[in-house]
Formats: sequence, structure tokens, C-alpha cells
Amino acid sequence: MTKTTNKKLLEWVDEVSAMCKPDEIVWCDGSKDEYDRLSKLMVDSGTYIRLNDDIRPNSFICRSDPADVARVEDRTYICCESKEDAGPTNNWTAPAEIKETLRGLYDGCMQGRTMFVIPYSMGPIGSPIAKIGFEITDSPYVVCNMHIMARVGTKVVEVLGDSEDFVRGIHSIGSPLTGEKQPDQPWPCNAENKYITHYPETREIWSYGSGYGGNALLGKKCHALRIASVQARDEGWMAEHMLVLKLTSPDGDVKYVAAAFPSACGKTNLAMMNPTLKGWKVETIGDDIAWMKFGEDGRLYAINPEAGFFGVAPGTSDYSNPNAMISAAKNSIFTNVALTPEGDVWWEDMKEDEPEHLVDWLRRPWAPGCGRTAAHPNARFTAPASQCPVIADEWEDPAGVPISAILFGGRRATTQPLVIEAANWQHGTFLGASMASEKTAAAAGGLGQLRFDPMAMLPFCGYHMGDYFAHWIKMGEKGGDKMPKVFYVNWFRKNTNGKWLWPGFGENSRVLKYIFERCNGTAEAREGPIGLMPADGALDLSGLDIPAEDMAELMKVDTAEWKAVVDAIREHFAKFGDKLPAELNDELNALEARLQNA
Ligand code: SAT
Ligand code: MN
Repeated sequence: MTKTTNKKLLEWVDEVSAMCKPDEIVWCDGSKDEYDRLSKLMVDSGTYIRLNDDIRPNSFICRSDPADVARVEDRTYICCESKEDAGPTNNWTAPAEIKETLRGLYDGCMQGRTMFVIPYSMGPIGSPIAKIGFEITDSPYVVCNMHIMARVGTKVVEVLGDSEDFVRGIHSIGSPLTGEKQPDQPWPCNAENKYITHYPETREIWSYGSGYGGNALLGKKCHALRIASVQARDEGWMAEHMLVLKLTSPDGDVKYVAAAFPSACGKTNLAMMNPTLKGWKVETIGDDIAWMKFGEDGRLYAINPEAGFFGVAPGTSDYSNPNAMISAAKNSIFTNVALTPEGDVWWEDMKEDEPEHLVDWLRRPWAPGCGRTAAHPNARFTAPASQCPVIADEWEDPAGVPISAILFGGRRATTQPLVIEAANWQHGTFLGASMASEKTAAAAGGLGQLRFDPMAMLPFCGYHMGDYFAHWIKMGEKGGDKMPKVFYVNWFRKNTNGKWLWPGFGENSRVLKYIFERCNGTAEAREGPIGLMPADGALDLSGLDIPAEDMAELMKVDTAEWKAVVDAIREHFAKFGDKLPAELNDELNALEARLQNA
């Protein structure tokens, strides 16, 4: 039992337990013993299967309910006092009103279950940049995932002491075990009644009904992005949906790069890639979230608040991301992947040969050609960042790392060239604000649909996005010429036959090299209507066998197509009304004028 005299904390835990009525309360200590005990409990109850220890030591597979497989954006709310503050891109309900509904649902919702109190730190425990949160949950699966994804345990409670500065998260799967004969489910949840609600003003998160990923692991998107983005605005820093990588040139020069892509667009792959360009090295600081603050030298420094990777499994392989494969080689949790007869995991494109039979994520026999995918497209591995073979030495440095470049990107089969560069921070903010991407399986619904996803923060910004853009502009005014350079990349462009034009993965190191050299002032760029483009020969294509016409197609800026983009951006910007910073309208008008003259 964790000892604390923190009155506010104890009162809150009492209040929640009085409402949820669990059979028992457990304060999580974060120990290996606790992890092992809960893992065994889930094996015994049928939630987990232990994988073959000779193949994948100390690892587990878990299959969820088909009704609970991804973030549910239409059930996600920002509940601030004024609707205006949530803005046009968030669902909103007044805090008092939605809390009343939720109190009704929470009433007795943990009967027959254990209520866990998870103390966690986003960022290294005790560091001045770290933030403390508590997640109360009735899901042992959540506890085990939080053990990997955040720093969890007694030490956090000690560091907090009597301070009231912590985020309060309540999570319930919404599936009480009432009658004596009621059997538990392998994946209990409340499919019909999901709520993922955030109260930025009181730093609270109330989540109900889902046990999956960002809906349930409250330290991640709920705290480190939605709540933290509001704190960042108030305190003059940035909480962003960005990977952070360390790039070392053959001469041993180092630059740090942050990159914002929507969920399931290859952030994990980019963050730990093996460059194909000789002598270049990529190492990982983080793969999903960056908190960035000004250092004493006036530059932006980033830390990774997380401690693990919650990566998309399908498509991850020794070819696409060998370092993720090694990260998840042991001590990992696999959710909604398939199970092999040998007791290992499998998913689409994991290996070249398809197994002859599997048990798929629906627990059904599976064979090639059966018409179903073996893994759910949003199947995930949860793996400790410390197991990544290319984790950078400084990944836990509380001072963070100075960012030289910020990349924006998404999935675009058309229109968007391989790489462009912003003329300055304001133009870079415009590129981020007008980012669009085809929807992936990370969120429920609308697969493949093109949508604007500014800075990859559409589902994660805890306040009015017009104010968020203004915050970006303000940060630029503060940082001046010390701000990172901004680029927009697209690995996903296709030709008219639907074939990828760019090989991606390790070959993306060619783009990273170009960006490194732009930051160094050694690569040439030329002006184009939508931004700076690599001058002839500036992009190192040595040893790559891409036909010249494909390269031209990959870099093409089609003026007519872009005029239509301008119209679409205008419509997108109109949503933000008078909260849209004038600077962004100026950028849009300037883009339109450049296209007219092109
Ligand atoms: O489910 S998560 O939000 O953690 C993953 C993602 O969508 O990026
Ligand atoms: Mn993400």
C-alpha cells in the first residue's frame, strides 16, 4: 500500500471509490512483481495468452472486443466552461452536465472488480519538466500498459508529496460484475456507452466504456496532449503530436528533428529508421509526443514524456522497422494481432511468408485467402522504449534536445510533393495549419477519407484550434530566428496506376539528409509557389533506381490542383472564424497570388 498524506489525493480516491463501488482498492507500486501478478491474473481470466517464452519472452497477446478497437473521436469531448473555448473541431458539453451523466454511469460501475490507483509521471520522475497524474482504473490491462508507457509507481507519490498539482484521471471499462453467476469477459467493455471526456480547466479526465489505447491509457493522448496542450498555451510552451529523432551525419554532427504526422502514418518507423545512406545515423528520442520549451539559449528543446511505444503492428517488419521489431522482441504486450501455432504473434506484412494457419484477432481459425485480415488494422504492440536498439543516450535528459527542424506530413496519394520547406516560421505555421491526410484505422470510421488535420492535432488539441494557431505564431515571435525550420513531407504519393512513387522507410534518410543540410546551409533550394523545393541535385538519390519521370511526378506541383487546394483551405480556415490569426489568412492569400503567377 502506497503511503501518502496528500489530503486532496486521498479525498479524491475516496470520492471515486464511493461512486464506483469496487470490491477492493489497490494502489499501484509500479514494481515488476505487480506487473507479473496482474499479467498472470489476466492469463488466468482469459484476457491474456502468454506467448512462447522461447520465442518472445515475458510477452502476452490480448484480443479486444470488436466493438472496442480504436480511439472513438465522436465520443471524445473537451468540456470547458465555455463552448467557444473548445472550438469548432472538438465535441463539447458543459462540465456539470456531462459529469452528471457520467456520475450516473460510474455509479457502481466497478462492482465485482478491483479499483487500481496508478500514480504516473509523464517525463522522468522528479524532473522539472515532468508532470504527474493519477489514473484510477478497473482494468488490469490498462495498469500493465501504463507500466510500459509511463513511469509508474510509489516514487511518483513520494515526489508529489502534498502538492495538488496533478491530473486526475478516472477510467472505467463500464462493465460491473454484479449477479453472483455473471461471468467475466476476456475483454469487458461497454460498447454502447463510451465517453472520453476532458476538463482542461480542472485538469481532469473522465473516461468510460472503452479499454483500448488512447481511450484508456490516460497518460498518453488525454493527458500528454489534450490537457497538456492547454497547460502549454497558458505557460508558453508546446505539447505536440510529434516524434523526436536524433540525426547524426557522417562527420559526427548532430541535429534533432521533430515530426508531426497523424496516427498510423509512420511516426514510429521514421523515429527509429535504419538509414540507407551510408554514414548517417538515426536514433530515437520519442515516437509520438513531444513537449517543447524554450531553453536558456532561446532555442526550442523537446522531451519525450512517454516511456514506451504503442505502435501499429500491421506493416511493421524487419524490412519496414527492424528496430521496432527488436523493441517488441520481449517484455511486450500485443493487442489484436494473430496467434501462431508456435505461440508467437503474427500480423499482415510481418514476414514474407504467410503462415498456413493462425488464430486471428477474432479468436477464429484463419488461413490465407479466408477473406479476413489476421490482425486488426489498428492492432498494437506496447513495448518499453528502453528496449529500442537505437534509443538515443539523451532520451531521458530532463533538459531535452534542441530542435533544428519540424516536419509536417500525412498520407497523400496525390498533390503533395515529397518535400517542401517553409520560408519562415509563419509560413511553417500555415503549412501545419493546412495539413491534410487520408484517414487511417487509428480512429474509428471513414478510412481513406481526406481530412484536414492541422499539425496532426485535430483529435488531440484541448482547446480552440484558432487559439492554438495563434499560440504557434506567438511562439515564433518569441523564438525569432532561433525557431526550427519547418518542412512538409509526403512519403505516400502514388502514380496514376496507384503505385507508390517513393520507396520510403530507410530511404527517407535521403530527405532527412537534405533537411540536415538545409539547416546547415549546405543544400540548395529553389523557390516554388507552395514553398522551397530541393534544387537540382540537392536531394541525394545516389544508388536509387527511380525513373526520372517518377521523380518529376513525385515533386510535381500542379497549379490547377493547388488552386483547388486554396479553395479547400479557405473553407477549412473559415471554421475558425475570427479566431483564425490574420497571419494565416495572409499566407493563404500569398499562396494564391504565387499560384496565379506560376
Ligand atoms: O490509441 S492511441 O491514441 O494511443 C494511438 C493513436 O491513435 O495514435
Ligand atoms: Mn499518435
